[in-house]
Amino acid sequence: MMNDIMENEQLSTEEVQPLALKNDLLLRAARGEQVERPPVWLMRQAGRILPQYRELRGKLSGFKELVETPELACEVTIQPVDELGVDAAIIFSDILVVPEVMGLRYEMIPGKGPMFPMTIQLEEDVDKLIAGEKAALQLDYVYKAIQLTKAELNGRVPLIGFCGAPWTLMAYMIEGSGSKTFSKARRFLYKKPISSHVLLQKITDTTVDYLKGQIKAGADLVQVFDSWAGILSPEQYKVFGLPYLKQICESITEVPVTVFAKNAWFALDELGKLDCNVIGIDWNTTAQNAREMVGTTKALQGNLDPCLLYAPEDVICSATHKMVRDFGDKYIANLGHGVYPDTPLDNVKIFVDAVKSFGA
Ligand code: 1CP
Repeated sequence: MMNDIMENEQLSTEEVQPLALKNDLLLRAARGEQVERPPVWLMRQAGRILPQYRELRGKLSGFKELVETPELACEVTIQPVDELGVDAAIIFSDILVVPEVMGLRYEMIPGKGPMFPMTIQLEEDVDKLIAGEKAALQLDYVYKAIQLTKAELNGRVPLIGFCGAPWTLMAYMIEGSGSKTFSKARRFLYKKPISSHVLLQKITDTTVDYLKGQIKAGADLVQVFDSWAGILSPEQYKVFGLPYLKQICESITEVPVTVFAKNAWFALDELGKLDCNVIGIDWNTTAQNAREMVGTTKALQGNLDPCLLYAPEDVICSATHKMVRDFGDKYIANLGHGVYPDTPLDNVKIFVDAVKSFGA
C-alpha cells in the first residue's frame, strides 16, 4: 500500500495542494460553525488499543522506528480511522521529538516511558540548545509522514498535527523522564527564573517553526498539549505557561489551533483569551463551568474520563450522551485525556458510535 504511494505520488517538500475534505466536521466545529452532529476523535487513538498497531509494533525495534519511518507512522495514523470511524486522524509521533532536535536525545524504555540520558541542569545547558528553524528542519520525518498520510487519507477526514506546550517540554527536559510531581522542573522555575524564560523562549521558537512545517506538509488543525499545566500554581502558569502559549497561538494563523492544558481549570478564563479556536477540557471540569470560564466564542473539546470506557455498555452510552448534551454547540467530542492502552476496543467503538448516534 505504502509503496504504491511512494511510486505514484511526487513527494516533494513543496507545499501540498489542499485536497477537498469529504468529512470536514472537525474543522467546521473548530471554527464554531453549526454542524449536523459533533465530530469525535480520541487522544492517543493510534496505539496499543488497536490489534493492528500491536502486531506492527511487535515486528519493530522500538517506538522510535515507528515514529521516524514516515510509511509506518502513516500506516498507524490511519488505523483508527479505518477501525473506529473517527472524524479525524492525528499524526503518529510524540511531543518529545522537539527536545531531541534541540539537542536532548530521548529514549523510549518499554513499559516505562520516555527517558533523556542528558538533561538541563545549568544555565550553560540552556545556552547550548539549538532553537528555531535550524532545529525544526531536522523534523523532516514528521513532515514526510504528514504528506504521506494526507495523500493516503485522500480527504476522508482532517489530519491533526501536534506539539507539546513549552512548559510541558521544559518539564521533561529538566526532569529527564515522567514524574508525579516534576519537582526538579518546578524547582528550576523558582531558582533560575531568567534561565527558565530563555529555555521556554527557545522551545517556543522551535515549536512555531515545527508547527508551520506540519501545516505546510498538510496538517489541517494543530493541537498543543500542555499535559503538565495543572502542576503549576495559577501565578506560575501566568508567568511561565500562558505567555508562551499566547506567542504560539498568535504565530499560527493558517489553520485552527486547539490548546489542551490538562488540569488547568484555574486558568480557563485566561486560556479563553488566547488567539486559538478550541480549548481542550479534562474530566475535572464540568461542561458548564468550562463554558462559563472560556466564554462563548471558542469551541470546547473533551472531556469523558478515560476510565469510563471500562464501564458496561449502557453506562458508556448514557455518560457520552449526557456529555454531548451538556456541552451543546461549538463542541468536539473526545476524552478528557488519552485513551488508556488496555481499554477494550469494543468499548472505544461504543463511545464513538454513541456520539455519532446522538440525537438521531
Ligand atoms: O494517537 C495519538 O494520539 C498520537 C500519538 C501520541 C501523542 C499525541 C503519542 C504516541 N504521544 C503523544 C503525545 C504525548 N507524549 C504527550 C501529550 C499527551 C498526553 O498528555 O498524553 C505526552 C505527555 C507524551 C510523553 C510520553 N510519550 C509519555 C508520558 C510519559 C510520562 O510523563 O509519564 C509516554 C508514555 C510516551 C510514549 C508514547 N507516545 C506515544 C505512544 C503510543 C507511546 C507508548 C510507547 C510505546 O508504544 O512503546
